Amino acid sequence: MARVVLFVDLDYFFAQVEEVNNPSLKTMPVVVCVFSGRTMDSGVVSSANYLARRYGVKAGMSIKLAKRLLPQESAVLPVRMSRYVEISRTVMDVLRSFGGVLRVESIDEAVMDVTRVVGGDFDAAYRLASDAKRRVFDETGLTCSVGVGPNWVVAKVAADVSKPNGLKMVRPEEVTDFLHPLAVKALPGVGSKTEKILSEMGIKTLGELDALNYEVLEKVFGTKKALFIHQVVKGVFDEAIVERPPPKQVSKIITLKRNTRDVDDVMQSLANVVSQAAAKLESNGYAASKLGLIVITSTIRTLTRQTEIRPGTGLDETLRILRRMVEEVFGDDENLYVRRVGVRFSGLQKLSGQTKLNVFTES
Ligand code: DCP
Ligand code: CA
Ligand code: CA
Repeated sequence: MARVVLFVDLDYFFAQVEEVNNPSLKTMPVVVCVFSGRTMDSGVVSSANYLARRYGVKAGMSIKLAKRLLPQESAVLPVRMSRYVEISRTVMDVLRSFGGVLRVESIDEAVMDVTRVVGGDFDAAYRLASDAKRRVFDETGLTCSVGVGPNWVVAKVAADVSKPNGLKMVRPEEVTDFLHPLAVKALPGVGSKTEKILSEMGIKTLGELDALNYEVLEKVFGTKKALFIHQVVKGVFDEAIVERPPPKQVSKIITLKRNTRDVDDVMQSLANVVSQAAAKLESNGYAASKLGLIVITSTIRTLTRQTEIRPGTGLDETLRILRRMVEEVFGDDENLYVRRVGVRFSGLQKLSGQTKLNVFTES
């Protein structure tokens, strides 16, 4: 039976939740932000609606810069993580009810293998995808984009190109025609670094990547990634979808734009990674009892700090604790510059059934 996979990605997730909650926001730029404390504007943008994106605003950007780019009549809102987690769970439950194998990829993305449910029939899968979109909308008021394909990668790329509120199917015989004109960056796993290497080799599209000799691919990327790219662009990638085992810890690390020993700069980046890690933690139904700071210095030394926290400690308090750790790390070494910074949540405890802890709630 031919494998049929759906990829579901909620459109401008956090910002759209805020629009649904307050429909008067729909006509203006909306950005949802993690405020990292200290000054009123320090922190980063988590999610921006399409009106805000028109001004060049996007996730990861500092709140200060976003405010400079946006007109006066814009909504700059704080994240309400527990609300997004609750809605994410509702969406995943809706998707699960269609009976496929569901692999939750992040707070707003899931891969669903529906091969058995539709008996390998792509037309039936398209109808199922359309039903799923409607059910998600009926239950949450949110639009999502769905890709249908013979594997999760093609399905994800199809969902991406169909955004927002899209539905796109790519049949097995259409895969190479669909992928070849796209920029190499369309492929998951091809980030700016890989894009740059390829560009220097004169390769811009997936078609050009496909024309490359496998041996060259392997030399540049190593066996694992080369094989992945090779199979995907040839249309023969066929990875089975299995549900993910629960995580033992959740960590996230980021490289700073420049090496720094400015606490506020570091906190800016930490606000970004903490919100992403917290979202992952919560959407898996966990609270952490340990909080760790990871610092990689300009001389590539790795320093860590860890402390016990009360499970369910809020985002604001989490950032305050991390700030103290950062200050301590700087205090120990006046020549230390930070190159990368990250957070680790561990000592995870399952949040039991209906108990609603006030995890990462807005204050
Ligand atoms: N997120 C975040 N910080 C980031 C990136 C994302 O907190 N640097 C959060 C907010 C997003 C959610 O994760 O709403 C989902 O991330 P996506 O990358 O899917 O972004 P959006 O859903 O906002 O946009 P799109 O419509 O492009 O999917
Ligand atoms: Ca999304
Ligand atoms: Ca996403």
